Amino acid sequence: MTGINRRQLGLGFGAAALGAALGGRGAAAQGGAATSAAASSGAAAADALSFPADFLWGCATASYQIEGGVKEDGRGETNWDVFSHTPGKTRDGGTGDVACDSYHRYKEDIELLKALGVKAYRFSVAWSRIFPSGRGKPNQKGLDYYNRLIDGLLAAGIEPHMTLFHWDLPTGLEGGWQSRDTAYAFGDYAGYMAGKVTDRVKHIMTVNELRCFTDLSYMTGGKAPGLKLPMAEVNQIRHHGVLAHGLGVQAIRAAARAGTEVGLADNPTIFVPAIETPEHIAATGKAMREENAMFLTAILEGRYLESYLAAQGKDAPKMKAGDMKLIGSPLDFVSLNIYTPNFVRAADTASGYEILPHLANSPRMASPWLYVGPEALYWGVRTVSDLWKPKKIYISENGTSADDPVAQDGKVYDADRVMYLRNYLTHLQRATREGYPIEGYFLWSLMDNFEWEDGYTKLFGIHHVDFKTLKRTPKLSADWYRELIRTNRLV
Ligand code: GBH
Repeated sequence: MTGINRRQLGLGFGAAALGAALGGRGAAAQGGAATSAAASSGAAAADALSFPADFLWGCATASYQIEGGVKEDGRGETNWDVFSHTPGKTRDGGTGDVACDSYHRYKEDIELLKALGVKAYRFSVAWSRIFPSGRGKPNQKGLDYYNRLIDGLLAAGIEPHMTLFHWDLPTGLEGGWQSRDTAYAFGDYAGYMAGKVTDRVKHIMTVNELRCFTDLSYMTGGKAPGLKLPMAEVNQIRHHGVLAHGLGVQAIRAAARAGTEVGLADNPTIFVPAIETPEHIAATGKAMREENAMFLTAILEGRYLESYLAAQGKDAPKMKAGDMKLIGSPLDFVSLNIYTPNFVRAADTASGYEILPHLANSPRMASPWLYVGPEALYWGVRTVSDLWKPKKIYISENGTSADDPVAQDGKVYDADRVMYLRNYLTHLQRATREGYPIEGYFLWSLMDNFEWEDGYTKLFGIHHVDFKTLKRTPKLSADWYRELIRTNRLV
């Protein structure tokens, strides 16, 4: 990929300071006239700060984190209902029983989206609203909820992007992801949903973040069901996860209307070259492929790397004939959830790379794991694109927690979140300028919500939610995002 594409050549560059911030090639030498003219007129002028004209701006949420209504209209119990009600598992005993009450307030949420001017909304379906025990007889009332949501979004001119599994697993599926049957149940559910919604929903993601509902749930145990199993079982669970995705893709394709695009939302570990030289950039690609061997690499290559199988030895997953072909089912897009970088350097080792540790004083946001590294957005897109050449890439999540105080006037002035987002999007914009196939961006999250094991102590919203009254209020970051969407350029 060469650095400068046609759009860049034709349209000139922005201010010197921006050029420096972007590390842009030669941008600093160019004048800032186009930039300031665009800024003063507020026009969506195409320049070095702009995003492509059809770039898809959105917000993201997930069912268990926002819906509440956990006993309503026949919804079945899930792993997260059980886990969050188990003393000591979530901070301050937080649960999703009420959350943002979006099950009842989805119309308000659509109004928030409309006011932002987003073109798309990524939400997830609670499997147990559709099949209360995971399989068997569908529950019409559960489906009705998503039909109301989808129709409301479309009426507001907002594209629904649907995730089928964002961790809330029906407890009726015995053994959870330890059981291969769960992957088949997921396939059936995915096919059922595709048959019901693809007259209106054109983008479906199978699963969200394989590593989280496998490793973090069954190996380290911070997430539901909170187990710490031996590696042989963990590898089998990982295999069931990618297999579920593959079965889901096949079932969706079989049941969906023409024009339906299928992908997944994964959170591969993202690598950033310590220095942008050819050797470190090559090491970054190697790290990306190797470190995600059990998830995204398996899905996009349809096989497990020898190095992964060899490293696991007798603990390697047991496969059946045809599994890898299913797992490698061709996709229409790949969506990436990107929050944090891992810096990598070329090394004289068998793998050819070394991952540099985060340091005690490496910058972080409010969540201890959320190391700041805006380059992660650019390098995430670039490495996935260079390695696997997917047709389209989306950022399905990016955002941050922040310790947001409510000011006296009732508003949250979250300058920290604006800082984080502005920097990350600057690097995403670089990926668009260089011509990578990045189609859109979903900010996590539309509003403060149930942050899993962190309960309500870490909040990612660009709308404040008062969890007593459930009132939503735009934060400063919502004003910022609205302006970015309106001008379609960095602000
Ligand atoms: C996403 O996960 C989720 O999709 C979303 O539901 C969530 O609300 C959002 O991000 C914000 O967290 O200390 O090793 O257990 C983000 C990726 C990866 C973040 C695992 C938390 C825990 C690190 N997550 N990580 S660890």
